[in-house]
Amino acid sequence: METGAAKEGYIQSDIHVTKYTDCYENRKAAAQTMIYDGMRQRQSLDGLWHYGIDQYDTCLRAKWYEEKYYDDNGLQLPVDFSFDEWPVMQLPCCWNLVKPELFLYEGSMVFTRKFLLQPKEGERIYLKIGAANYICRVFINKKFVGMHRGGSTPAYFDITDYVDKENRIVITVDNTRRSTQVPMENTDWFNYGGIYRSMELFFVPDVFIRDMSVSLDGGDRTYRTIRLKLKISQPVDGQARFCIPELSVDELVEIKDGVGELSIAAAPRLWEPDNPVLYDVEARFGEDALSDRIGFRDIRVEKNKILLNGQEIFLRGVSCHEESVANGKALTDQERMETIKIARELGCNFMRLAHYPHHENMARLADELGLLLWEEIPVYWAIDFDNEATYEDAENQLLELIERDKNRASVIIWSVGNENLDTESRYRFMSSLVRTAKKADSGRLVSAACLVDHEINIINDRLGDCLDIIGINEYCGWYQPDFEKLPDLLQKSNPDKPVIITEFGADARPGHRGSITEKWTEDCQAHIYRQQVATLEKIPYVQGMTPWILYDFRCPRRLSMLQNYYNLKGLCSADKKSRKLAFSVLQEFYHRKSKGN
Ligand code: GCB
Repeated sequence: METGAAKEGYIQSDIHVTKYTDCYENRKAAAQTMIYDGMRQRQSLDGLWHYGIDQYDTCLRAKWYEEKYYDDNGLQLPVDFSFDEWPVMQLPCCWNLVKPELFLYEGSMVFTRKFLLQPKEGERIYLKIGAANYICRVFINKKFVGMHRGGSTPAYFDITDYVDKENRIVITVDNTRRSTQVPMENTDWFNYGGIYRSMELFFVPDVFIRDMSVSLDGGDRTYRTIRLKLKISQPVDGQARFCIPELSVDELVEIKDGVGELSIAAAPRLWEPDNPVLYDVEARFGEDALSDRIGFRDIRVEKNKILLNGQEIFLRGVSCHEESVANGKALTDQERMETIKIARELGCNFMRLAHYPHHENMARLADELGLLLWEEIPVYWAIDFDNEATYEDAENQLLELIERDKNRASVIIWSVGNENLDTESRYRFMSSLVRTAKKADSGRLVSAACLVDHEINIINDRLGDCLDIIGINEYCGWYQPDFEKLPDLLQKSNPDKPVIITEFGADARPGHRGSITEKWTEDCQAHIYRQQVATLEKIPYVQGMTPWILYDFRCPRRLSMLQNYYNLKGLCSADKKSRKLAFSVLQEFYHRKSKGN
């Protein structure tokens, strides 16, 4: 049997099914199914969930979620699951850190719980899964609701027609690494599994504001126009209302076929890292109301310069993974705050959130605290660039990220990938992603972290032609032991746009001291930082840097006894408690840069 259909009444028919996931490939949550949740009221589904480690995917094969305990004649059937007796896990979390046996588990896990609701007439209910790595499939009250692909962006499901007063929800999560996924199976970070960001329910009227974009129109450089776009959930006509009380903005917005756009005269104080002004905004349509806190700023490039609100800015950044020793990717807000605090202590006005979308609260905190952000999708290394489905997946992750964070003033750059070889198919794939990002969002810059052409030692990546800023990863002094290649590279290259050195660095085991030529010592790392900074600061087209990386992180590729499963290029130890010598080298440079010397 080829299909996913198990023969009715014969409980074991699933054992012959091979393409058992085919029937779960429809009803995909994607960028188009997202709703703007802004500061909407929400009901959390976080908490204790029962879980079963389902290595062979039997839940999907045998359709456990249908909970068939009896056959058509009322005779009891043997089943292989015990939803309500399984052990429990506090979600969201990365399952790898829940107990030692799960540390290296990659595969499928089934989660289930019950929940109560008071569904109201004329109300729609949406389920949001903040992030589940990598494929998740949702079942409510024995029915398949939908699936989502992509481990770092949110999934929204309209569950109105599936819920009742008492509900059983089953979610399967599969974090198997596959060559066709984004990222593919080989990455330089740990592949955590689980539902690691919150699950929430949203209750909206039947006709509601599905989307809201609010931004500053910087085109004429007067910064006196705010652009608004509203999308209603249905192709209705009517009038919406939009307010920014502090700016005395109170406008009626004509809605036609479910869409309304308006240019509003207003003179907001502009958002910038030293003065991160945010305004309360509100939109209303019919019975629905939406609010958020939004900052207004303009970002653009001119020749080799980056301009924030018309002023030249040097991006004093650092790259960062989303990880803590205790919680993996499921960081708490306090841990996120700590990360931002350390970056500020370093003197940063900018962070590169590598190599995938981090939690949306990172951008919210950056908005509040004043930090510029680079956000990235995991088009990392050797993606299957010839595969159409892989492209669709990457493009969808990009659009989901843009949809999610488009109203965050802190986010100034979308990155479409990292360190991909300059081949024909990669060029087609990634230049198309650049076009998609620009079409979806004209108010930000598009970049990617590119490789140096090592044969001729020059910045030569064809993708650079369509980017606003060229990101360059170079490891002179480390992977490229001859440091002198760096001045040579920078002198020979002549880009007509700004360059950010998106990576440089060296590993150092915390506390390990020695000479500057002794690899793995803090002294050697600090020396490489000194050389890098002294070289880069002389190059006018280098308009920013995000050295690799703020803190050490888990990495299954790092097996030397010294590394002990960690990438040690952090400026801080993995527990974020100690700062290595290189921290103060960069701090001193950024301090000087911020004073304009
Ligand atoms: C890189 C990658 C980054 C790695 C880093 C390293 O070029 O972009 O993901 O972790 O090098 O440490 O090798």
